[in-house]
Amino acid sequence: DRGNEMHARRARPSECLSPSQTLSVSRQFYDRDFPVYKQPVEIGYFSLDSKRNFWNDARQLRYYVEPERCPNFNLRDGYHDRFVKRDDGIKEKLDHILKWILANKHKLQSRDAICPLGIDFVTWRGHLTKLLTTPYETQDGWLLAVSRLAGTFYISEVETEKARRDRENRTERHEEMMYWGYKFEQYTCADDAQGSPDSGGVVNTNEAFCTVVQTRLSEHKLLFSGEVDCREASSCAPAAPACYIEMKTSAEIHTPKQRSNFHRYKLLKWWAQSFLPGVPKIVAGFRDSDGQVVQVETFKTSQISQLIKTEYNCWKPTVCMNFCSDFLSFVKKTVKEDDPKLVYLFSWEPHKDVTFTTHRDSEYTFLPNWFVKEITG
Ligand code: 0WD
Ligand code: CA
Repeated sequence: DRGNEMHARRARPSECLSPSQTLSVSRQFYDRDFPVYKQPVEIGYFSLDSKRNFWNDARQLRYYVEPERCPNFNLRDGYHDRFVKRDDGIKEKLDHILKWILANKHKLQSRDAICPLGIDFVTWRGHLTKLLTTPYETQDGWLLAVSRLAGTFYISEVETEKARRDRENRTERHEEMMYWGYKFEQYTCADDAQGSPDSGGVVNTNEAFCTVVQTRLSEHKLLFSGEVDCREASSCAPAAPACYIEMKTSAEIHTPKQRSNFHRYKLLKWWAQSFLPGVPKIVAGFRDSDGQVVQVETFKTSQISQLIKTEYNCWKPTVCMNFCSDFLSFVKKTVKEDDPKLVYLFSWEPHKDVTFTTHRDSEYTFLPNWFVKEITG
């Protein structure tokens, strides 16, 4: 079993790391002034087609069609007969972002000999979302692999043993509920700015439109990509990423306890995910336990932190952003060797500090030769 073999080779972090080689996750350390977070700028985009092929264009971008406030969407429709599911056992790591970088190298070149791309960190938006929510996470840990190449740090997630077990043991009910989010997108998105949604079509989760944005968090220059569900259809809409819309589904809320949980847990994840790339609007479909959307509500990303202030002892955006900034500083001071075959594996479990181990020429190496050759050649 490959998973066990990898773990057997790993040193036990607590026995060989000094305190300066670990990072605390305690909220109290991060509750300070909000760090500088520059407005994210879209520097490009790409599409993944129904076979998961990469295209350096916007062919998969869809357009939002506002539904009724109480629509008649049955999210279970098509699950058995019109659903093509992406194989989530295939780990694509950063490959699509790396393809985008090679196709757009001319847009990035800096005059810095140490760091020719002029970027400190390259990663997926989803990985940064996990970092932002870490000070409040009590269920799931993470593993983030980091390699340094030509001065840039690349961050790619490694699936934890728990995540793999959870993925392999999903119930049929859970599998179906994962489909509901994509079905909601199909009810509310059209392929053309003038078109209407086709709720009778096939849902294929291989298809994706991803924005590539550049920004700065404190002193860290970031380039990351995130999947975007759709954009405003009007030609008067602001430029990307301000025209993008995030679609979500969630269980309908009946009780004060359910509302409180929604604010404490779900809105944290929704906020972090959309704040990072500067997506201003989240459209939520609240559904009953039988997959019927009973209400549609729009959230402004910028107003979520106000909305949650009524909760006692709730999450704070500043804690999320300061933790992420300090983690990136921790990576910079830890990952000293510039070698694409060397992986520093950062590891975190709830109620513990962040630790790391190093791995040369291992299963964890994730920067492909085709990329390394083009960047160093
Ligand atoms: O293999 C992996 N470990 C990951 C793959 C982790 C994170 C993302 N991805 C892939 C996604 O399939 C997608 O092509 O990277 C791309 C998106 O990256 P992201 O925007 O950084 O990911 P995230 O913010 O976590 O998710 C955005 C959307 C999700 O929307 P919701 O509303 O559910 O948050 O990307 C989709 C999903 O629609 N998505 C996935 N789809 C299928 N399998 C997955 C996945 N594992 N993760 C995200
Ligand atoms: Ca979504």
